Amino acid sequence: AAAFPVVINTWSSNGFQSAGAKAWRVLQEEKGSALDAVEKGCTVCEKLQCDGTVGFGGSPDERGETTLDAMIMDGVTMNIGAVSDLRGIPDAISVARKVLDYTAHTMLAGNQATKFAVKMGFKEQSLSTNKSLAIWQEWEKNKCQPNFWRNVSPDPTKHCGPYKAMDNINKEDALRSSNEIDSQNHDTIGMIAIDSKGLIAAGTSTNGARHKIPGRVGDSPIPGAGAYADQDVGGAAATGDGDVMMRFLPSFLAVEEMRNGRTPKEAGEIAIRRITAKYPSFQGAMVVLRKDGQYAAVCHGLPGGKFPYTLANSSTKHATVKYV
Ligand code: SD4
Repeated sequence: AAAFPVVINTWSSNGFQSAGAKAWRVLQEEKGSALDAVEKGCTVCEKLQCDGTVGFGGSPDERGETTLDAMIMDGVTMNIGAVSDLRGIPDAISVARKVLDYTAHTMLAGNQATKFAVKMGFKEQSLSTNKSLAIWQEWEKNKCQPNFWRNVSPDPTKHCGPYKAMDNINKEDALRSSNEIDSQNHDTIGMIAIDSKGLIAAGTSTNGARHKIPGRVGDSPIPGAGAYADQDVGGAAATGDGDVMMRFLPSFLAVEEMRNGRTPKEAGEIAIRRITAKYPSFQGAMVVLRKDGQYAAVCHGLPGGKFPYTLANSSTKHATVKYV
């Protein structure tokens, strides 16, 4: 059987499977492009608020606002559209697609990305929900709760446990390890698709990190960090502690390792090892897809040591949960 079309995406709870299923329908039934599959698949997750960590109403920042990061990359042209710190527009990956299709730019950020989106016909609305406000209020009540996104106490007159200035990377790593990735905190959708013509695209969408400092942008919209695609080789997409991941461009590295002849699994493992050499407590995962349809997933430090992901190809015939 032909090794494509194929779609692979991070995580596997219902919304993530529905996202993979939608992308598969676009590829298989509608004979759509890889770019359309990635956009429409990730949009499903945004609308279903996958695990509370994709789309509106999740991961309130320190002031209670939800902001979104997303990107989409065309492996043929190496053109990318991305939005970071997007405010007030729920359709992050579709706005990223407009950046790709209708601008000469790669990334738009914050309020100005909102203005662009409105110009493109998107409707501005609050991204807060009762649930996200409740999460924020609970955290606000006790500002000394863990918030490893900043390295100083939110209130310098209070001493908040480990949240003092840190002077070396090992302390930072130890602090990070006390914060587990869980289904409420860290679940970006990252997706790679190859369409029936063999063309490759990749993308991501997330509401980032809970209680982040306003303005924080994660790895997800950063080319080579959150995702990467190159028609000559394949693609990769990441999920996990984005503040650390973006320092290593793991998606880019995985693609480069495949270019040099590594298998998808070897390439992903090399990219993860590059991170864990400096941050042994790093938590994250990647999906990797080669241009011939061979795929792998890799992970490090996840609770239970397992990373569930979603795959659809001509063997599985529908979006199927896999584990690594
Ligand atoms: C971020 N990488 O903003 C994202 C969050 C995430 O799986 O991946 N969750 O850091």
